[in-house]
Amino acid sequence: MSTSTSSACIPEELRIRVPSYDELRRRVLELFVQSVVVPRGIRKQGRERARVFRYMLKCERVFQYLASEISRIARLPKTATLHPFYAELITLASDGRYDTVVDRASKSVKILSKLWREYRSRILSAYTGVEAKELAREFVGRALSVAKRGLRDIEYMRRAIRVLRETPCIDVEAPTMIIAGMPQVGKSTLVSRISSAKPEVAPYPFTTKHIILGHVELGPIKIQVVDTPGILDRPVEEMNEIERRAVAALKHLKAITVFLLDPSRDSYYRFEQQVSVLKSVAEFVGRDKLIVVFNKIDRVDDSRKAECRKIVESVGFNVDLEISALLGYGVDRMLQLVIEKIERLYNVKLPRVL
Ligand SMILES: Nc1nc2c(ncn2[C@@H]2O[C@H](COP(=O)(O)OP(=O)(O)OP(=O)(O)O)[C@@H](O)[C@H]2O)c(=O)[nH]1
Ligand SMILES: [Mg+2]
Repeated sequence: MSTSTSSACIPEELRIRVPSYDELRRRVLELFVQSVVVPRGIRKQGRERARVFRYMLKCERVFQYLASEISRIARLPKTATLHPFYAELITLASDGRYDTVVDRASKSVKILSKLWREYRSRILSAYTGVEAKELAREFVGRALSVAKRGLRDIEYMRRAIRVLRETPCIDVEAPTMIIAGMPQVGKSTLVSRISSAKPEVAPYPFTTKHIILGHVELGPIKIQVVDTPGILDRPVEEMNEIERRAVAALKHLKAITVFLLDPSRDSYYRFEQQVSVLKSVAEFVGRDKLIVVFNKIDRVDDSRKAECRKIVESVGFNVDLEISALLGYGVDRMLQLVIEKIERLYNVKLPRVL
């Protein structure tokens, strides 16, 4: 299996660099001390006038810089307009403050513009360079304080964008198959068997866990396969709140969860334990979005199979399929079932090959 980290695919409109307040402030102070060129016409009006004009130009540069940086933040899409998968992750990563930051930025731009109009005319009305300099400094101080207030929670937004940048390149529109099941049931074996290219390993936000992405191509149908080691392999009650919500983002995909059970007598986890994780995961992802599969049936005899089926049925589930991920047995039928279920649940028609 490849261990390369996938390139993240964050929505185009979120691919901006959001500066911190300290960066803005530093840049503003730099801009203020940089020299400006006073037009000849003004210079002809005398030295004092040229000085006054110089301070106006410096402030104008500061204003334009601040306004354009903050406008970029104000123009970011609100979560309601984003795909719910990203909206969920952004809200989670920003402690729910992302939208407020966007709104506040947009108010700040208005306040800044008003402040600049006021100071521009005050500076230009100054009689001396000294007076203009004082007004200019006052303007820069006030503009920075408007920016500071406006960007109060900017760090939350920076974090949210960083998280998205690190989010694996999941295609939020593609039909998706999530592979779940306790450790050692054969999830990775299955992903490798059905994926056309080498599955990619990528970090999943908020967890120390990784997510593994593969793609199945069945003629014109492309299915995204997601292996979730350490995420959907234990009772949901054992996840912390953040992990639970991060996994919840997966709910917004057009996804079916294939839950693998290992009925072998020497399975890594006892069969009963696996079934209890199945119950917990089913509740979490929704029972109708789940397919229950016995894996490793190449090494399970009929009586053991029957025994395990009974255990599954005793908690109100059915075994939908039996496969061997290692040998490929039953895998095509499983994919067929996944496709049918995706079509039914999400009301989509996937292309068929004859
Ligand atoms: N006999 C047999 N062995 C299998 C089958 N599928 C997987 N295995 C073996 O089971 C072991 C665990 O398989 P993995 O695919 O790594 O299991 P996993 O669910 O990804 O495990 P984690 O990543 O630890 O959660 C490996 O030794 C596989 O070769 C199968 O269908 N038949
Ligand atoms: Mg694995």
